[in-house]
Amino acid sequence: QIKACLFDLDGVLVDTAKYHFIAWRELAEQLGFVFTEQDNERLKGVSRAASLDILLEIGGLTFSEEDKMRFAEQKNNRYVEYISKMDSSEILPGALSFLQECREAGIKVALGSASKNAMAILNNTGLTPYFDAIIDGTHTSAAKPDPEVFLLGAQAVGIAPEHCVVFEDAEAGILAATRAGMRSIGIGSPETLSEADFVVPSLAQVSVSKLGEWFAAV
Ligand code: G16
Ligand code: MG
Repeated sequence: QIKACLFDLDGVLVDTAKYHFIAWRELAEQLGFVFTEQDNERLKGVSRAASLDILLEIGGLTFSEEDKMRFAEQKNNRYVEYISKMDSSEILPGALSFLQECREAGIKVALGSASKNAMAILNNTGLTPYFDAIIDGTHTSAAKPDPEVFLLGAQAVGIAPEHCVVFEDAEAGILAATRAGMRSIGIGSPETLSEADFVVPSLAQVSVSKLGEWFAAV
């Protein structure tokens, strides 16, 4: 039986990838190279510092740690400007009703995000009250595919991993769920999320009764 649902943030509950993309693209432009939407796929679910390394690799550039810290901060300042303007209209289809349904069914709800800006996003979109526990990039030391973020989430809501299901849009996140000993639902396309137990286009295709069907033996 599923007793807890653990949600990734960017790409599952809200589409902040577009703001990350605009902010990274501005930095690339400033450094003199083009950063495409396809390049941006490589940054999904990846931490800020690791994202910058990938971006600089694409541009064929190397910088000192000091410069890199400055670039990461500059990108984050731009990103924070964008997310400060977010509201509930940016919650992805099906997310709100499924979160509500989980609460009514007594299923614990936790966040498992790599972002250090998760609290601001949850507050601005009005999602904070739906969570029993919030684990984000400020609580973790290892990035997905390390299972840390989801194990901390399960621990915080007091549910054993085998009764948890993770909702993720990134391959690294699905891997993290598997390594945590949890079930997983991929949000996106089956080609990129082949390791997930089930894949759906969005949370609009998920309900508590569907979870019961999919994970009947859990
Ligand atoms: C999100 C995004 C990543 C981003 C990371 C760190 O993760 O998918 O693209 O690089 O957070 O974000 P920040 O720079 O705000 O700390 P998730 O786990 O919510 O998909
Ligand atoms: Mg994500």
